[in-house]
Amino acid sequence: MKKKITILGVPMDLGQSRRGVNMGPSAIRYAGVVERLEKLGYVVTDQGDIEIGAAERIHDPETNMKNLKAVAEANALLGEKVDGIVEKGEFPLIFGGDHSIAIGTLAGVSKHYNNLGVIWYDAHGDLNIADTSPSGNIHGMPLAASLGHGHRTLTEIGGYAPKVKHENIVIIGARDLDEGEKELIKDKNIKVFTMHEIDKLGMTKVIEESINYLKDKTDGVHLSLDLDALDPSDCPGVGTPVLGGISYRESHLAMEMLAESGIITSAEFVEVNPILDERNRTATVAVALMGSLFGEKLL
Ligand code: NNH
Ligand code: MN
Ligand code: MN
Ligand code: MN
Repeated sequence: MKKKITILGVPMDLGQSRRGVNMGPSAIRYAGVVERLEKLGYVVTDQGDIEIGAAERIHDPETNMKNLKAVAEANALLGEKVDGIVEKGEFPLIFGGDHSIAIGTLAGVSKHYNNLGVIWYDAHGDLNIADTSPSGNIHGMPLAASLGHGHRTLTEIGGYAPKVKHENIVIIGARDLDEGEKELIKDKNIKVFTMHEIDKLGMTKVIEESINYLKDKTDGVHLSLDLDALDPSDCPGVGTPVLGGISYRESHLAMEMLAESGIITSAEFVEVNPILDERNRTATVAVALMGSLFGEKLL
């Protein structure tokens, strides 16, 4: 029998400054995700949304982080829920919400693996710590936090750190990196396929190389897919769009190749903001990509 998928929505908007991304899980459900995956033969359980605390709406000058306490609490809860899903042997499929939720997802997933791999599909690196962040927005920090960098309130979520090792991550689609992020990438020799490499090598090679890079040294791979990795012409409904992104077609190919490889053991789709979207296009793209990730084929 095919694997069971458990969906969990995280209506989080406290990790960034634009309203509406908390409605991402609803938009993705409205775009027909459950039906789409059931059609592929999966048993799909939707656990609904986890509860997110109230915004502090303060930018604490002491920490240079917005809503630190509320973001940390929600991620601790998310980590427990995701832990339970993996524990049952089911595939966790998490819907954001802003990308700060990756801290909780990884806290829940990573304890089940000795060497979790992560594919970070994003226009951004999300490798900031408070000191390097231009915004104080925690959605620019989740990969750093999961690597063990930054404030203990974030790095220690789930009671352990780090969640992933520098050599077990691949960033795909980067085209907007802050100075501190560039330094960390160089310093730790983090594998990054920027838009330059995607243009030059083509997505086929980029995914082949990513799979080869991860497959022998990891025992599971989490896909963290920020919809702003795609070009804003395909995905306008995101809070921080960056021109020159990955196309819809390239992204389908990437998902299809990941499906064929069988390496992905958990996934999250984040930053869908229906208020900024056009007729739910971004959520529709997200669901189409999930279809491919779970093995959908035309013929
Ligand atoms: N790098 C910027 C910051 O840290 C933007 C991050 N925005 C994202 N990340 N959407 O994926 O504030
Ligand atoms: Mn991101
Ligand atoms: Mn991004
Ligand atoms: Mn396709």
